[in-house]
Amino acid sequence: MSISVTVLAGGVGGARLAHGLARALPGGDLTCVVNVGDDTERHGLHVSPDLDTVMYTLAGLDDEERGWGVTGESYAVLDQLARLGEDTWFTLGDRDLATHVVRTARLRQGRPLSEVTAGLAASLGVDARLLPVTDDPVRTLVGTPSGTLAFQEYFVRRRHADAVLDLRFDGVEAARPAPGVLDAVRDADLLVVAPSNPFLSVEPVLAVPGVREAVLGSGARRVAVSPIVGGRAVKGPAAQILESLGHDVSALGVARLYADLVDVMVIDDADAALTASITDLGLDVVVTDTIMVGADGRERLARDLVGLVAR
Ligand code: FO1
Repeated sequence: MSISVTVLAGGVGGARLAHGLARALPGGDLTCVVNVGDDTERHGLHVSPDLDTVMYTLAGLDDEERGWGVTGESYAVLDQLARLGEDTWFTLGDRDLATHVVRTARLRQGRPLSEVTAGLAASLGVDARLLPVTDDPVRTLVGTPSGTLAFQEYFVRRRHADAVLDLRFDGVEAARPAPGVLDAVRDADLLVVAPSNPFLSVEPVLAVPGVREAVLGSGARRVAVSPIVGGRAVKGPAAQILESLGHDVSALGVARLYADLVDVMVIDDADAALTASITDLGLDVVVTDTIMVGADGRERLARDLVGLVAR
């Protein structure tokens, strides 16, 4: 049976699950709708970290240990940029820089980000459809006790150490979903909210006008995978942000955020004791190993999700 799957994704968690799904669905139809709120300009180049993390992972080029960038990188350009007086706290490897050079050149020719992304992904041999949630500029701004920070300033330069008071997605009200996004959400058999940060990665996707409504009206089996396991984030600042915004730091806290949006919550074996509380929210619960170790771990979780369509 060929089924179509759409994933709403941010960085690492979304990328790994997308890779598992690509392996679990040979010849299947996989679309990744990806956050662009983390996009930034460095050294005059447009960088799309989440799109690139998904793209490199699907292409088998990802640096598995770091979770971002290209494996086996060199840093000759960055070293020279530092010598020329540029701020180099945002680490860009030589191969990764080639992506940003090409992306920026094509955007400057007036081509939309979705078209540019499709071209880059095809060149790297990615079969899945990779869509930025919007072609319009949306930038995540992080309110902290030290003031409002641009996303990468908060995340990389200050190592997500600041308490998060609020989040804004600058430009989102005027943003339109990129071509194909709404259809991919509405027409999928399976719609997966990846185990990405609910506030930093998933919310800026849902906040693009029309996307949340498309999820709510989708005919798909809608599934979210918790990025919180045993009260801790698998990666990144999701736990601190849940806490500082007043939510339960648990898979139950995540389930409450998604209760109106999805039909099924997938939680880790470590959180099996939360099953009844999540069921009380009106969600079906699947308990499985959600830690995606290696390509086989990614594929195993993906197969659990695909199996939900038949039920
Ligand atoms: N994350 C870091 O922690 N430090 C970096 O220097 C860094 C550079 C970087 C360059 C390109 C890219 O695509 C991603 C990069 N990331 C880096 C990851 C990125 O900041 C985050 O993964 C996402 O924006 C959050 O999902």
